[in-house]
Amino acid sequence: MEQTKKIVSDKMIGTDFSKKKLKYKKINFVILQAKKVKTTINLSTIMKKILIIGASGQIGSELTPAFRKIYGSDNVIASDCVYPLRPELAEAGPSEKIDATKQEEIAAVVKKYNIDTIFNLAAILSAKAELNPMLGWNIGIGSLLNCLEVSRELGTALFTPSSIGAFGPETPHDGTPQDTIQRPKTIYGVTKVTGELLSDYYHKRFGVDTRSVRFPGIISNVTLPGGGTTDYAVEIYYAAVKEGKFTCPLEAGTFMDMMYMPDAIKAIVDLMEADPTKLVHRNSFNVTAMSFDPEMIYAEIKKHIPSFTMTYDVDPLKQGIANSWPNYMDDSAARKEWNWKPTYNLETMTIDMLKVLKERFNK
Ligand code: AKB
Repeated sequence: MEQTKKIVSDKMIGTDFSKKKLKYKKINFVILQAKKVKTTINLSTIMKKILIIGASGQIGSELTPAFRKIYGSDNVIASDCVYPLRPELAEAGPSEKIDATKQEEIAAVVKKYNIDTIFNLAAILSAKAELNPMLGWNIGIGSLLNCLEVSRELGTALFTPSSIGAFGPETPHDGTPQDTIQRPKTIYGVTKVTGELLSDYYHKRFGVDTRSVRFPGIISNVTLPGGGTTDYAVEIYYAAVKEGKFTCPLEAGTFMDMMYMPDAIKAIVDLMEADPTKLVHRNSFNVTAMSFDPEMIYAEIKKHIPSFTMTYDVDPLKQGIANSWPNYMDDSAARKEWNWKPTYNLETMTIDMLKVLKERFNK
């Protein structure tokens, strides 16, 4: 894979946290007993009743119909804090209003439908969270802790996505290993590392069946992402089809891992259906399908739309974040432990994205 050095600058991320003094309450640590703890381990992870939290978001809006096809419409409960859900989601199966920062709302739906697996997709993406760090933390960690507690009390399995954002400037950027330095400099990254640690903690301490992948930028054509650093890789396709030109917010040579939505859904299903005895890792697995920079995706689109043009207007916040993330990850642990294998590359994804968008916009 092509390797390009990134210019890493923490200052570009734009927030100086060092001056802020945080007051911590003294925490009384519970000494973990070596003897057996009451466990809620799911011996089989075959999902029968599924709750999706954040069903209207970029991943949820495609995961929900995909799950309804696999597991049956009545067995997949779509929920979001914005309610009612869009007709495509609301009319095709059960739906509920859940504000994931309220534990009792999650617990009530889990009890009502006898849920065995929760997919917690509530999050504020990297660039947006940097503009409101407390919101990023409260949504990311508030919803996760609530889901972990509900899972512990009611015995459900739990999937929560992590991200390439869980890495930072000190992480090796080329072939980023599964187990390596994780010192992110964004609040999004801090929530993702915290989420990985909490999820592993709940598995080891209470036996909750927690699993997760570190998603790269996800490219899709149903719901636009919002506030992410990798969003340009979705927006470029829409701009190419609708306007024939695109202004890129990241510099040429900025490599990041990416994945087409069908592979993201495949990764979630494959991991959640994996034999738990084969899992050495849990929270969270590196997964990737491709790595490219703006010039490469531009050239690929231009093969199909020769008149397409691209200029640059670099966003310093997004550039700083992108520079701190991997150029490409090593996902061999996922390949070994649960047979991860993506289907799409840049070429095949581009053909599909352009076909779908041209049809939608009559181009
Ligand atoms: C973002 O850019 O914030 C997300 C991510 C890679 O987690 N798409």
